[in-house]
Amino acid sequence: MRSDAALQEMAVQALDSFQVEIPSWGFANTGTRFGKFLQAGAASTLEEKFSDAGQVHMLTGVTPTLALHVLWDLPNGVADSAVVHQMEDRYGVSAGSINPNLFQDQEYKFGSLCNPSIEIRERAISHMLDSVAIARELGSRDISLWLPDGSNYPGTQSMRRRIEWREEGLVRTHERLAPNQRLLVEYKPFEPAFYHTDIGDWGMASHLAMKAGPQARVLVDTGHHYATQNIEQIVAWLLHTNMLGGFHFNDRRYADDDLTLGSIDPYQIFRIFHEIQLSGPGLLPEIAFMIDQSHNLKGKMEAMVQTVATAQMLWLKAALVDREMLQQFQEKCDLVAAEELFRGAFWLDVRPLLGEWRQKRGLPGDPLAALAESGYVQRISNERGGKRAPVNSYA
Ligand code: LRH
Ligand code: MN
Repeated sequence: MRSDAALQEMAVQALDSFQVEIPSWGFANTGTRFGKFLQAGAASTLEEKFSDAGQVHMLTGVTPTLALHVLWDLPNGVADSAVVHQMEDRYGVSAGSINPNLFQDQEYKFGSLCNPSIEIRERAISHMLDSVAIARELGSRDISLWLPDGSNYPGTQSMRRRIEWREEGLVRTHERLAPNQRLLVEYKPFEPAFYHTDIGDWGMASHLAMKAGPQARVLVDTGHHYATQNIEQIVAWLLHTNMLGGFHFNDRRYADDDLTLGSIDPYQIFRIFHEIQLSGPGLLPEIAFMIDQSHNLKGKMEAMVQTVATAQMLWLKAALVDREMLQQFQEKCDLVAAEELFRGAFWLDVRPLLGEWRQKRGLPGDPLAALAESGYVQRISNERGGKRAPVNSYA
């Protein structure tokens, strides 16, 4: 049995190595196709999104970067970089991954990089190249691509030809990457397309990333899997093939529900974190941890702080698995002993260890309570409440 001191030390190492990127769109008014419930404190400007992200980082200490979606956050493209730099200085968080928007323009009805029209494919490629240029200007490492492309009815599109067009688009994007930049390819089995999706699973994303070039990797959005899929096994394969670039963490009960991490199946995230930690700390800088959620009902600030705290807790629990002992039980096929040891770490109450780690770093022991005490949510609701946020489909 490990001493408390050893547990303490493991906790510190694990928590010191954990950071997670938060999404600008997590602070904006979002909804479903059935409606959107507006929040007075929702962020609608880039400044408001950076202000909220700065608050989350101040409360948790582990969210130094903010993911940006090009058309939502930098409508003027590279020209908006100067404003972003000002926000970074003012609110103490940096621009993180750059996410192209290839899903809202009318001409992308039948696809963007995979559209049968070469004119539309060229438009999509120039948006990808703009995104690379923005990332370069902002010093962002990752261009994180999600393509909604697909079709709704059998026989209506050539899935083979669309593969070639997509390969070409990603190869031409990869050619423009700076040496320190990466292209992350996100897969999703369905929605908004409901017959075929061009980048539908990890195999397709892996192939495309390998074809694009050495600086391309796969992005795993936990909500982009069929309910019966074993996500941690996919993660094990992507680690084994050195194709894992990062994650979009969220939770779901049915489909891409974008619910808060650990709200439905916290054990799922624990199992994923375990596979990552098996690869040792050396790999961590190569794996981008990001949140991708839409807070349609929960208060947006509360949901984001709760999510970060939950992620820290699950990361710490996974770090407390005695991996040597587990390997011995696995090799002896001592199933119950292995499961009891593995699941036992998940059942540990690590909140005291986490609270201590935070206080030692001048952070509030309970960031959610500190958020409530700060009055920040009330203040932004008063400041922003009057301004009705734009009502469009997603964010
Ligand atoms: C698509 C997705 C993608 C983002 C969007 C906000 O479902 O996961 O990562 O662009 O959500
Ligand atoms: Mn995502």
